Formats: sequence, structure tokens, C-alpha cells
Amino acid sequence: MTTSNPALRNWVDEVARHTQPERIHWCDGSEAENQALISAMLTDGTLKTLNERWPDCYLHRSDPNDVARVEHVTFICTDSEQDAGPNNNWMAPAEAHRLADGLFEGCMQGRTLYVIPYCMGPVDSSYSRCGVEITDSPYVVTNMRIMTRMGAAALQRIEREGSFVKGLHSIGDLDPDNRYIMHFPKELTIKSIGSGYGGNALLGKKCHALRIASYQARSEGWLAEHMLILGLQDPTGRTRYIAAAFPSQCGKTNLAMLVPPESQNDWRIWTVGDDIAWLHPGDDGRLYAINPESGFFGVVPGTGRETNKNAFDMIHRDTIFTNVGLTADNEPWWEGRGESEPALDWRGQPFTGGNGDAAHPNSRFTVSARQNADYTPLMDDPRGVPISAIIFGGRRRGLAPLVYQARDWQHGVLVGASVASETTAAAAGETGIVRRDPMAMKPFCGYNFGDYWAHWLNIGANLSNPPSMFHVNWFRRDDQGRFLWPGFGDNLRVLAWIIERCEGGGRAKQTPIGELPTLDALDLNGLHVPDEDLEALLHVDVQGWREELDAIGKYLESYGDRLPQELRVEHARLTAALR
Ligand code: OXD
Ligand code: MN
Repeated sequence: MTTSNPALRNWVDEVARHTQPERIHWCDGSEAENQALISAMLTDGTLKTLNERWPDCYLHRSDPNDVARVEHVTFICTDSEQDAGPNNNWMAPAEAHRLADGLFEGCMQGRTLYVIPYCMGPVDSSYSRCGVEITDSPYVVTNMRIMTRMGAAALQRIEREGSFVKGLHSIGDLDPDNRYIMHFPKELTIKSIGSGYGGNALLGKKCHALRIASYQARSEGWLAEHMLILGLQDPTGRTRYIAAAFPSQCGKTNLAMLVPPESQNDWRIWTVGDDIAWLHPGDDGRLYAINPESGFFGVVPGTGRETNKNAFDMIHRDTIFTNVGLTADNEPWWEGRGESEPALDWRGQPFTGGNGDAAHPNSRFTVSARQNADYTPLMDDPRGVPISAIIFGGRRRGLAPLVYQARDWQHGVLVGASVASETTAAAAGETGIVRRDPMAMKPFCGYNFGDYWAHWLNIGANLSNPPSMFHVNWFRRDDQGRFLWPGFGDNLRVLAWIIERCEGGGRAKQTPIGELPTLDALDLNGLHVPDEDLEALLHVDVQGWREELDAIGKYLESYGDRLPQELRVEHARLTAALR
């Protein structure tokens, strides 16, 4: 296979001359190709089979130094440093190319160079965008086949349209000192070397669908966001769609495939996406969302029958597990699986219980979205789904109440820009540190946050029927560290209130930070939450918020003259309300 697109042909030739692979393989995305790759990986040990109760499931163990995204060596290479902003690491494009080209030189000797044409979003959607990833990792190919629309149909679209994002990836020598994830937004180019980990290596995902796409979306009038998309069907059968931005490992996948509690079983959730949303203004003044992905690259630990039954069930067949433990009878094992015992840890060492986690805290499953019991064909609808509510949230043990509503879009943008959350194992570095993570996009925005907030404000100003905006926090704890809210399926109760609010109903009280449910507003039928817990969850600690507002103000001002004036006004308004 090759291509009629000269730009693509020339680029592949040029990369091949530079990286010197032993052979070149153009991926068609077929089942036969997938099977051939899997058997080769089983032979060389890249993949291991699991027992017969896990049909077509495989275990991959990555290099122990290569298990998460690496934000400190992720660069946005715009001409001016200001355009990348204080939210990004920046390198001048020429210097970044020089550095990357040095590392890529000859790096594929003895390896196969795979050419992966892919489409982010339904192949027939005008909102979708195509890319081509060149990689020397067959593990990346099999993952990209699940996570994107990969192969012949994508290539045909590229040949029709002529444009595509160029992503060059090599696992290199896996030396952390030679690891770089570089983005050249103006050139629609990505160069990633030295890591085989999903977020660094499956270039369609974070690199293309968020960092490059957010940059493109700014000039084209749309938004590329780190958001799940779900449909909430009420007992009358009507479905409304919600997009929600939470940082990595804050429960996007769980919320997107939530199982309603027994007392609420006349409600239903439909999963449109669990990680990324591309949002476009529609002709009717509403915002429409597509999920550019076609699979889930989810966090395994904590996935259990009780916490996320849909995910638990869907990962029992046709799933690639990365860095989980193994039981003595060759089943994947992870903390929260709730059954049997690990014999080996994620490194393949005997697990004694004293040596930390059996599954790495950032171990992952890769699985097709169609295996989810809450799959909806709307996921493949080229028009996307109309969004009624946008939710922001983070992992905060204190301060942020269970839920509150922003007054309007402009206030909502400030709420989104102020999101703070405790760091998690999805990125290398210390966990549990509270940091600002505006719109959950800190690691993923491909340009200056100041310009990004201005773009958000613009988008809202041009919507005649914008979504309502909310903030949630499922992670409130008391002084002893006990969670105040059960979370998981019971989060439906909060979503139901949110939808009521969007429709002009729902009991709410005005507070300086926004509107909160009154104590009797959430449907708590079938759930026991002690009164004092509910009061704490729905309490606004005015003194604490004054301090928070000070910190938010300092953070926003670090964007200097790129900070939109509207956010200063909004911040001043909130500060006055708290006085
Ligand atoms: C992810 C992440 O993998 O956010 O989705 O790290
Ligand atoms: Mn994510």
C-alpha cells in the first residue's frame, strides 16, 4: 500500500531516509493486519496472553521508567514564547527540530516503520480531523486501531482533503534523558521520542486531539477540550447531553458510564465519550459535541463491579491491559478488582504485599467504545450531540462544594479558569499536590491560556443558546479523611439537579460563588447522607473562598496582558460579593 497524496508520500520517504527502518508497513486497519501484529508481539514478548476467561485480552508491561505522561519534557514550539504561554514549556521551533532530528537519526534501524493514517471523529463528519502517525511501535499501532478510526477509510479522506497532522513517534532508546514530546502547532506537526506510554505515544489522543486541535480550533472557531460527553435519559425517555472537564484520574470514565443507583433505575446514561470533546457552535445557537476518539484508554485500578460495572464488564474481552498485576492462574489483577489475589506485580516480580501496588496506579485498559453497555450510536453521528450543560471539576478535599452553578457563560469561564485539583499518577511527579488546572487543560492546551480564555469568552458570546455551566467536587472529605459523598452511581443525583436547572427548575439558593442546591433539592431517595455531611457538602466557607479568590487573582494575573479583561471584571465581581 502507498498513497496518491504526494505530501504524505514524500514525508514518509524523508522520515524513512532519516530513521533507517528495516521495512515500512502502511496500516490498513484490517483484522488480518491486527492479528499479524498481535502474533508477532506475542512471539517477542511485547504482549502476553491471559487465561481463557479473558478472550482476546493481552497484557503489556512497559519499561518501568515509562508509565505516565511526562509534562516536564512536553513542549509547545511556537515562534514566540508568549504564544505558548506560562502554562506550557516552550522551545523555539528550529531548536526543537534540531534536537528531535538528532534523536530520530537512525533510531528505527532493525525496526519496522508503521504508517498509521487515522481520523479523529466519525470519518464522515465535517468536524473530524485526520492525521498520520509514523511509529516504530506495534503496540502503538494496535492501540491506535482501538482509539481512532484508523486505516483505509482515513487514508481515503486524507487523499480527498489533502491535509493531515503529521505525528512522528519512536520509542527511541527509552532513556528518560532522551525523551521529548514536541508540538509544532503552526506546522500541524508532532515529534515524540523515547516513550511508549499512551499519552506520549498514541499521538491521536493528547498530542493531536488536544494540543494541536486546541490551537487549530482557536483560528477555526471551535473548542478542543479535555471533557467526557454523556447523555442523561430521564424517566420520561428524554435525553440531554452534558460535557464535563475533570483532570486526569478524577473520574471522567466513571461518570461517562455511570450506573444509576437502584432507587433511580428509571434513569439511563449513554456514553458519547470519556476523555475528549470537540465542541462546535451549531446553526441553532447551541453547542454540539463530538468525541474524536473511538475507544477508551482508561485507568484500571478502582474499576470494580460496584464502582463502574460497565467498565468492569467491558474489559473482560478484546482488551489490552498495560502494567497491571497477574494472578497465579494468569488473570489480570488490579487494586479494586475485588476478586482473587495477585501473584505478580506490574513489573512481573513476585507480589508479596509489602512492595507497593500490584497494578501500577496509572495502569490502563485500551478497549473499543462499542464494548460498553452504554454505547450509543450517536457517538458515530457526524453532527454530534447538543450540549445542555458544561461541568468543571477537580479533586479537592476541602472548600469546593459538591455542586454549584455559574450565573452565566462569562462567570462559567472564570469558574473553569479557576479549577484546582490534586495531582494524580497520570503524570510523572508527586501526587496529591493541589495545582491550578484550568478547564482540566493544564497539560493539554496548545497555546497561551490567556488567549484560550479569550477564545472561550468569544465562543460563548456568539451562542444564542449556550449551555449552562457548573462546578462539581465528588472528593470532599472530613477532618479524618472520610469522603462526604458516596460518588460513582450516586453522582446521578447531582446530574439530575443540573439538568433541572438547565430547564429552569431545581431548587437553588444564591451564594456569593454561585447557585447551590438547597438542602432539600437533591433527590436523595434510597441514599443515607447524614445531615451534617450534606450541610458540609453544600456549605460556602466565605473566609476560605476569600483566600481562594486571592490565589485565583494572582494566578490569573500571571498571564499579564494576555488575560482577558472580562475575567478581571468577573473576578472583581466575585471578590466584592464575598466581602
Ligand atoms: C489520559 C490522561 O490518559 O488524561 O486520559 O492522562
Ligand atoms: Mn485524559
